[in-house]
Amino acid sequence: MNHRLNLVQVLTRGIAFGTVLALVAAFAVGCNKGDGSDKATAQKKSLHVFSWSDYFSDEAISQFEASHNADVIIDTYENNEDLVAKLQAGVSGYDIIVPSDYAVEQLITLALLEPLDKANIPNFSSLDAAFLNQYFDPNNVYSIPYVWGTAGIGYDSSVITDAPTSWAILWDAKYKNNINMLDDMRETLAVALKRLGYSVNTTDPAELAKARDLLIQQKPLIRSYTTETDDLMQSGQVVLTHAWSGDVLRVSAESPNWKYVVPSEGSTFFIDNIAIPKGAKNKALAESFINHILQPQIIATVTAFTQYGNAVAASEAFFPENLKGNPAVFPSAEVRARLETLRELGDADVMYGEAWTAVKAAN
Ligand code: N2P
Repeated sequence: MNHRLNLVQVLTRGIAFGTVLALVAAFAVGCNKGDGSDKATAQKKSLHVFSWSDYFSDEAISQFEASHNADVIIDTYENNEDLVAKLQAGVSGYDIIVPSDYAVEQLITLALLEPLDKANIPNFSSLDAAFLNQYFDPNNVYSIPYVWGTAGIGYDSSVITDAPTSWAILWDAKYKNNINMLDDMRETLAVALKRLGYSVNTTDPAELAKARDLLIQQKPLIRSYTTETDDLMQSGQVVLTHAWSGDVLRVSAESPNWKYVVPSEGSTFFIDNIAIPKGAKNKALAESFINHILQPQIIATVTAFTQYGNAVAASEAFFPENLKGNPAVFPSAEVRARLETLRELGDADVMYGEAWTAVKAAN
């Protein structure tokens, strides 16, 4: 801005006023091309997002497209391991990614994230301190907390009339071929670890081997391993699925027979974060997108659609009535006490990879 004013001052000394206006207009267009915010004259930009499915509301996206003269193109991945592997393999072209907690730490270690320019994200100040400075990115240099939720069991209450209380129901032969497990290494091993009474972050080879064997024992009952659970529930292809909270709650708005429960043995709690992958072509536009999404009334539409909590406390005022205090979306203290966050495990990750490969390869 100052730069522009100085230019005006210098120019007005010697040049006719009309010429000055033309020069200032041209300079303004040049400036706006840099941040993608000029509607009328700048070339339309594309923002490439790589995310979990159903993770942004239509309102959040279309309002950004309109205010920033941009197209938002969203591709999806099924789990953190896919995301990390693709970025490690050199897949480029994405401006925004949404890794979970432990995957943020992996991506930082692999030098695959861009540090964020907070000057472009003034709405950073509206983030709830409870979600900031987490173990995976202590000063939020690379990541912005976005939404959070839990893993548990989605069940068709027209078939399973008593709410399940234990993960054990996913091993009940009565439901053979009617069960889905998440195609997610850490989450699915976490189910078996919790059922055995272990930490979801164990690095004890004997505990992990028991968890692996429990999943291998379960395998003949399993219809599918996928994290795209919506269709399976909606179409009645399964009666039970290991699932993330919001995904079940979104389906149950249409199909109220689908219900969600966090088993008594405990489960996982995740924070998914917005980050910019190394080498992103539209970093400034990506930062504008982050800033846009952090507006309370915008991120409220994300929670209303996804049924996942978000990291902007002031957004609650904009929630629809049926969302406020809904215990399925916002778990009680009693449920929260049973939840563990997945941690990055360093060298032990190889052990998890081997256990998961053995489960996938088993008959
Ligand atoms: C949304 C999946 C939730 C992501 N479809 C869990 N990290």
